[in-house]
Amino acid sequence: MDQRLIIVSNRLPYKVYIDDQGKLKAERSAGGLASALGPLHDQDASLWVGWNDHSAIPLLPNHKRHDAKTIHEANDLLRSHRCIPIELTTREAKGYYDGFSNSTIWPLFHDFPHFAHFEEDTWKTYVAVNRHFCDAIADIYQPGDIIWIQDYHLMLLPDMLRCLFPSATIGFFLHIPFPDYEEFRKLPWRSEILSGLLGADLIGFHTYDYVRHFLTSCHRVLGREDHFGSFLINDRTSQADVFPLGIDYQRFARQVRSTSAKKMIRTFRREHSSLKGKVMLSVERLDYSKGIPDRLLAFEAFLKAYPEWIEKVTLVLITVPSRENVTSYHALKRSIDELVGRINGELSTVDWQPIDYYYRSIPFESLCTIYRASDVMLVTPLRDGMNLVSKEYLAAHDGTSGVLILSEMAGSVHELSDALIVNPFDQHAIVEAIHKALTMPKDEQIRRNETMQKRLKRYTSDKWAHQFLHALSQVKESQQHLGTARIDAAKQTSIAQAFRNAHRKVLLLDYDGTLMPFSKDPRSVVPDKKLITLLKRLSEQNDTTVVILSGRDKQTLGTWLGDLSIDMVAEHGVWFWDKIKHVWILGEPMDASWKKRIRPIVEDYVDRTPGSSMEEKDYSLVWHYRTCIRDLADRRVCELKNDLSSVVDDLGLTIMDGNKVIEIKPASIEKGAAAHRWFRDKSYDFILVAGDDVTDESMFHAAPDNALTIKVGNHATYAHLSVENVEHMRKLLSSLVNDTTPSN
Ligand code: GDG
Repeated sequence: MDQRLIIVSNRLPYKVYIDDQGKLKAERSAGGLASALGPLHDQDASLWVGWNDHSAIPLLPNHKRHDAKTIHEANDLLRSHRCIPIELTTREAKGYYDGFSNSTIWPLFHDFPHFAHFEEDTWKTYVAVNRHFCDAIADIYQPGDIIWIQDYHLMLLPDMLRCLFPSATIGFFLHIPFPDYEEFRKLPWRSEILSGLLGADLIGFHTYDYVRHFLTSCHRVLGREDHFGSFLINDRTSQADVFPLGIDYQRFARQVRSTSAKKMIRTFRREHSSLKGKVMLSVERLDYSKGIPDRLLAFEAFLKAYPEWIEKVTLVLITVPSRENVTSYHALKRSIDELVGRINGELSTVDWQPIDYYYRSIPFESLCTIYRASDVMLVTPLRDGMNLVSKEYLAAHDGTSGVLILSEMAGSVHELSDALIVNPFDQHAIVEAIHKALTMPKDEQIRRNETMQKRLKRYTSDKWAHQFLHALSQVKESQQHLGTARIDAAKQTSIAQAFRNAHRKVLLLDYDGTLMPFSKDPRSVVPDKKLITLLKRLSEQNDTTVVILSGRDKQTLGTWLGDLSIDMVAEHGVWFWDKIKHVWILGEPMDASWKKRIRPIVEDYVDRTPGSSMEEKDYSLVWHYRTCIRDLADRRVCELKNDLSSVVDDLGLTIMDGNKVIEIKPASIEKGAAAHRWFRDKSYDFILVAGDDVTDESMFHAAPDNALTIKVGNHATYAHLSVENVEHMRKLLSSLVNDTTPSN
């Protein structure tokens, strides 16, 4: 990569420790993020900015805290690994990390609102620390750098950087879930968080659900509407998209194949399973989102429901210390300790105890050993952004048996559908899944794992990082085409000149809002005489094709414009007018059976929103709300989109937010695709494309580079040029036929 990459995350990817000789050393941390981005950071000139948490460096004997010299040395050491350490005071770390990040955002975003504290003080510290990060990046930033910010600790940073460097390339990835609007709206600083994120050019999430939640919140909180996940903000776009994080598959698969690992695996099994017994594993950071108590209770219920498994199965429970300064984690630790004690106390026999409990972090080699030596892995978080542990277990079982029981609340479930999927709140379901896992034939285990392993081998963490950066560069490239210039008198003359000089010309024109102004009653927007004359004169020019591309139904267009010698496209690209035979031709075979499901939903909105109406076209349904009270309409638009969002994907439909209309239509139908008939004809040396609303953006996007794309109105657009209104558009068209008289 030619450009310099600046990775930014809460922590740096190196752990500083003190070796046997008392010297400071740095080693790469284990864990998903460090291994996903490590190879990119290793490339020349890449930098990593993060908090250097001194409290994580072990203290020298007889020391209560690190002295300034040690801290200075640690920072130098990190800098030598191309890390930029950020210093935080104890108060800042408490407010920003323990406070706002882990006691407000983490619980709220994981559906634990009752654990979330909303405190002005910690919020202010969060803002201040994001500002420190911003300042540190500003010190090193060079034009052309790519900045990639990671996770929920730094959600304000994208916009802070955007204000300083308007044209910088900024990516953001959220590693935790984005909650649905009903949860998110509770956050007192919800607008600030969303605006902060929208400072990025590309915002990545693990799953489509999180993207959807984010888009809905942007609409409902900020009133911003997206176009296929992309927001137009001033003169740039901000795109939200899905990038499921993978793992370094071969690292796990290789590790368990080594001779030393095989020996360790045998020893582990000898120690942890009685004769013919099975080992079940549970390993993660100690966190309430991981559902550890519910899992223990389910295991207890299993042993009671299937007592034949007493002495035949052991649950190895490894919880890794995490966020020990946050109060809710203390209570959780206590309740897990008590539960393990009670279950072991009640069910243990002389030779066996059901749960082997460890509260510690373990080295990578041991983690792989334990993964491989376990017959069943229980991953039942109540909510988890992705969950890498579930993927790592499968990599450690490369080509072999082993059963994964996986919560449907983990992001990884979308990729690991051959696991035994459970609702983590349904104890009975977990009990039955454990039984099924323990009795599953080996060949079925291998078969199930194969499909999942195949995917994990391809979608590695490395691929994730490259895909994200590739998408970021694409967003940046598409922004280059966003600037629009108003067509003034000189430009109009040069366009007219180009038209006259060209050999073959095509004009692709939207109708409503481009050639005719809007009216309260869409049926009254009949073309006036001047427009008919203008279109007629244009179509009579030598070698000139005029095409009207409209969302309107074919009957209306045929009645209004059918006598002209022009091409027409109705319903955004469903029907094409044959101007010789005077018939409408279906562009491609289509199915309209979906209307049965959608019609009652739209009808319900018509009933509940006075002034609105439903229009039914051959292959789309439209909800019109131009004459409704604005506040009510805005609310209903959000509600309708929410209601539809869960069904449209399955039915292959898309929701189009037009000018005071919501249109539901097959996803494949859009004006951009329809316009290809003319765009692909390379003999046109003058191409003019004009439109006013969001449905026309796909035409601007698809138009060849030499096309003149013209937006009617002031909204942000992919078009290169713009005119103020319908009147100006008509003037421009008139100038092509030497008629500059006003059109109205
Ligand atoms: C957050 C999101 C999302 C754990 N204990 C030890 C150890 N680990 C390693 C695992 C794994 C990583 O830490 C944990 O990742 P998870 O994804 O399972 O969970 P979170 O820590 O909650 O991570 C999560 C993730 O970010 C990435 O986007 O998937 O949803 O919550 O790699 O192997 N590694 C070693 N010893 C341990 O004791 N060596």
